[in-house]
Amino acid sequence: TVKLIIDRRPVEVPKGTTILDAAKGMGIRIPTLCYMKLEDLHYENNPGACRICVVEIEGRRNLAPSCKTECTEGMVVRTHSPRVMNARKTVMELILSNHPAECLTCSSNGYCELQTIAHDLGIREIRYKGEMSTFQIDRSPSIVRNMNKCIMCRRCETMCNNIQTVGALTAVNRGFNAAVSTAFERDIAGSTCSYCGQCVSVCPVNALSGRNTQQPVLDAIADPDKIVIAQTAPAVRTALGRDFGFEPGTLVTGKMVSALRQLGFDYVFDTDFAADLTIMEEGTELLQRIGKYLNGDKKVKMPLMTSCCPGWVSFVEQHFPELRDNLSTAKSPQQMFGAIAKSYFAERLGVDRKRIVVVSIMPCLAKKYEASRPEFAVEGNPDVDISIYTRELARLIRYANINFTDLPDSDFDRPLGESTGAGVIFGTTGGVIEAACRTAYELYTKKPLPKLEFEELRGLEGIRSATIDFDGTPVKIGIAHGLGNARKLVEEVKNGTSPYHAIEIMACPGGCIGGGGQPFHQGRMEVLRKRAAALYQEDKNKTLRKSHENPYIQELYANYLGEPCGPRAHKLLHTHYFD
Ligand code: HC1
Ligand code: SF4
Repeated sequence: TVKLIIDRRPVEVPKGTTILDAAKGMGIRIPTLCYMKLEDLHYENNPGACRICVVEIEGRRNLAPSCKTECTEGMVVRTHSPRVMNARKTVMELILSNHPAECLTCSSNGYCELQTIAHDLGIREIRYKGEMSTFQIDRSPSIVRNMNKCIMCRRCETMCNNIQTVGALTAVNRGFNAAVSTAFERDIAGSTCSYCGQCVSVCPVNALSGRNTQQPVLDAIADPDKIVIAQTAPAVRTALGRDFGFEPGTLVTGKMVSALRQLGFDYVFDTDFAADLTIMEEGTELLQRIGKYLNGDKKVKMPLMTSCCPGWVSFVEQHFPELRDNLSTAKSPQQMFGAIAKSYFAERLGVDRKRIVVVSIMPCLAKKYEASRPEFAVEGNPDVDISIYTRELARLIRYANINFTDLPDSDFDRPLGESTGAGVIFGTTGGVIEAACRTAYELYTKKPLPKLEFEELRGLEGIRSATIDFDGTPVKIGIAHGLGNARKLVEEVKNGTSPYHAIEIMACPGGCIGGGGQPFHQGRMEVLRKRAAALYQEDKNKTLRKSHENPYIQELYANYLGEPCGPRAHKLLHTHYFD
């Protein structure tokens, strides 16, 4: 260890600790823009580029970046001396000198780290005038890039290249035109981007943001001829409250439903219903594949890989097209919901599918892209018309002057609003496969599960595995979240060394709770832990916790779909993938 003094307080830290970390351990906040660390993900962006975190070290002529400087014995550090504060202000003014001053109209207004630091530093004028860059704004179905706002912190690049291993982003140009862009400065839609949205999650400014589709929602609600249906993804209810002052991980399911009604949706349904439906299809598919595999069928593709995460599906299509038949053919819950809403439910209402507008509220940016895929439309009419993300819903609630905090709880409409605990846990890493095991176990063994909670499948470790005993048949499960972790499991499948029967992958760290459309968690893993805990709590609170016990799912099969994986189910609820 080494002993030193920071802001007149003595401290002892392990050798190799940076001043930034030592100060953090003492509760001293040093602002950073480029530096970011997400411990559980082994993500660290530390280019030492922004110089906002400088500190003064007694006896040294130059100020030192605290993120890059290790503590040494006897060091005396000051984190906010007049010299430090002047330097920070100057650095900030230089960054602001070529940053568009559009705070009032910026969608990150109120959440921007640059804005917060400028405010904390009391910047009231920008003394320097830099040249503004003039990049075209790049709009894809999911992600919008405005490189004129890029401050070259490189967080997105580290996220995309090192953590997600997608490699879509790279630094381009020099001087005031320097920015993080795509290879050959292509549009993001023409790059290898999988739309996971994680770059958006770590962007401290608004250089990367989600595509905004709030207006079409308002237009649909205002159209008297349209029947507008909301479906809410499992993870949204654990995070939406954050934008209204609730603690991270507070479940706001009932308030969310009330808010959607006040916004004017005709029906408020739950994607969790469709998650139960996905389990019926995917669980059956898993059992069919395992059966064939155990019978020595060499053609069956094992392991089965989950397919509900569109960022992951796109990653397979782009980077591992030879493995696309390992993906479950079951559509994602978002898309199953849309397909059922515009067939079964439209028929129940006696209306044409074109009169129905399905709006999904998702924690995810890739869901916008998924909804726009042409195979999820009938004669050009999409199954899911508009997908908005959690932060967009929060904006709509504010736009409509709804007092979210004081809203009473209300319940989803029926039939497509009923769900079991299995549907709820989809939103966290490991939840989809746990839900599938609950149903597959009972269908396979014809016995009730001795214990509902599969603790061995839970947690935030990047790659996890477990063997589940299906009454004498061992079923081997692999789980990964984050595309870099996924890549490791997929490489094994490609090499023929994968030991698993089934693999669950979610593109975002944490699963959907950490989606690119959620309120920013700024790398605080405890926020993800609380969101996951909230979903497991909602599961516990439910009377029904296995998808096959959902009475409305049973009714849907009995009166409309027939058998799981049967012909009608196949037509409506399954898809195919591309290379
Ligand atoms: Fe997800 Fe899913 S869990 S993909 O993470 O399978 O987005 O929440 O809605 O479709 O149900 C997201 C979440 C979501 C789907 C479900
Ligand atoms: Fe990379 Fe994901 Fe961002 Fe695309 S959305 S650029 S894959 S981090």
